[in-house]
Amino acid sequence: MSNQVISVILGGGAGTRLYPLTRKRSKPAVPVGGKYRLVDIPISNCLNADLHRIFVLTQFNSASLNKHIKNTYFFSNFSKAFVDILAAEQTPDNPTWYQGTADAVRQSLHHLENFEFDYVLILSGDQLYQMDFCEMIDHHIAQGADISIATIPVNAKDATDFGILKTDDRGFIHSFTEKPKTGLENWTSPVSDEMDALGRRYLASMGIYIFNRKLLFDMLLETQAGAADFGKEILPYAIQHHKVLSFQYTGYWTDIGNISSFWEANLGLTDEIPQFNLFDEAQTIYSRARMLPPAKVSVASMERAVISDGCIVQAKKLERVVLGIRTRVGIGSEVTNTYIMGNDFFQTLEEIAKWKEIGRPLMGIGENCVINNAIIDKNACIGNNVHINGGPHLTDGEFEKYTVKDGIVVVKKGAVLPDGFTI
Ligand code: ADQ
Ligand code: ADP
Repeated sequence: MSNQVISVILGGGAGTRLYPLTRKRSKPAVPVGGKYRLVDIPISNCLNADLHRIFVLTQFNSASLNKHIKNTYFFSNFSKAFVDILAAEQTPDNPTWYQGTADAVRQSLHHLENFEFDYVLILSGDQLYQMDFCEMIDHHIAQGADISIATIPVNAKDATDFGILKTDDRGFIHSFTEKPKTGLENWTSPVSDEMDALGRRYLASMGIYIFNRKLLFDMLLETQAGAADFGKEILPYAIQHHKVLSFQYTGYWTDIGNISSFWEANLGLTDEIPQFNLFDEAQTIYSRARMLPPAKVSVASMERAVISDGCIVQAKKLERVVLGIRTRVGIGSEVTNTYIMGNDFFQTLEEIAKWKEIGRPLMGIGENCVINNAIIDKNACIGNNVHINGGPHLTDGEFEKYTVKDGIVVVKKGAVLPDGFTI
């Protein structure tokens, strides 16, 4: 099957929903789960299904994404495997950025056309899930579909954020509406008793598609040459003219396209048995192998903490936290409900002494801080006695050193919060 499929990962548009995490990097490069990047998730799902010809489409060709891909996904000279980044490029014919998901794929077609393949697997770059794409491809072939869409039952509250569809008895889709804001009651589907009990009666598109090669080229270059988006334009058209199949998925899947879902998904990794299972060797999530020392931890009270390599933690309390690589937390600090992304490098002992002398906060979290409901981006320098208390009491807003979104405080990459700073 690996010779029949090319995978295309939609790495992100302007990235506004994950701002400020996307302020200085492209969305696929956003750090997730302590030691991974967002793009590692769809890439790992592909590699676990033996699909190893992968393009990542992104608006920004950021240095950190390039470096991550180059240092992580290298394959033998004797294999045909690759992970290539295609950044939106200006050409004499096309002076614009990707106008949407379909346009992004359209602009990359000339990179695909010289390869041999029968199907294109199109994936979103901002979802947390471990799915066996082979099952979906087998289903697509067995049913003789032109296009397949992976689907999952969702509840009424979530339904307005997704493409919602209805199928016939064989699973072929006859109706599709992108993010319906009204008339939701007409869009319920028969679901299992278990899903029904959870109120998950709407079949949502997961934004994961298989297209037959010729149809994708024909639609993007001819019949739908002006369409910018799959969800808004291509799929509503396709269900009228082609055989579009639903592949219903029942495992864990979550969209992490905005700050609150990103925060929830990261903290979900601290659950007793996380729904997204990093400890499942059959579904390994790959990332860059770094030569980091083990974490060094001395914490008075610690519950549900995920701690990455290279951390130095002397806190008083950690509860429901994810600490990314090289995170430092000083004596007496209490961190709860927070994802700290960590640091890109260790400071030397000389530098630490020098910064202390001039009263500059070191990289990481200082002493006697209290941090709750936050995301701390990489390389932030948080002084001593800093208090950050996110929550619904805070109004959303944009500040020089941090952003508040849905009550969650996001401290920007490299921000310096002086001693006593309070949010
Ligand atoms: P959304 O996720 O809201 O809905 P969209 O914003 O188009 O759709 O993004 C889909 C994926 O493409 C994301 O990973 C995004 O980052 C990426 N992307 C967006 N614009 C891009 C661009 N210009 N260049 C490169 N990548 C880009 C879609 C479907 C819904 C479905 C949900 C499931 O439209 O029908 O229910 O996904 O999450
Ligand atoms: P990651 O482990 O998160 O992938 P990298 O090792 O790629 O991080 O480092 C991220 C960034 O930090 C790179 O741009 C790298 O050049 C920079 N960096 C690494 N070490 C140092 C250092 N000692 N001083 C300044 N910048 C550094």
